[in-house]
Amino acid sequence: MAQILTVVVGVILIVFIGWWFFGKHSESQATAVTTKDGQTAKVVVNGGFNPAVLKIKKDTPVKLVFNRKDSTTCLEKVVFPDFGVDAELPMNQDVAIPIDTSKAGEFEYSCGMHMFHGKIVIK
Ligand SMILES: [Cu+2]
Repeated sequence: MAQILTVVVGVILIVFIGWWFFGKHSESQATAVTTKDGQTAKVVVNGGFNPAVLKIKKDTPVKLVFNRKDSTTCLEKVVFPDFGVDAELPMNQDVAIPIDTSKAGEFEYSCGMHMFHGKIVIK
């Protein structure tokens, strides 16, 4: 009886781990809002970047507005290696970061230690 139980628990664990690693997890996505002088998008920094994926129109100036709600020092910076951006994020303050939209592509960004990641998709 105990053996059967062990096998059942083992199978459940394996299925769960498989789902965890290979299942399709939905990522929060958003599209930048068009304004009269370009585009803008808000990113809330709280246990990571939200939305994690931002869609941006190519060749239209964009400002990404980060607001940090998380007091962990890990998230006090945001780094866009492809754009040479390394910005401090003070608590509860909007920090506008202009991003060059002349090149299409997918660009990753992260916190200062590469622990939390986000992505912008320009097209
Ligand atoms: Cu970090």
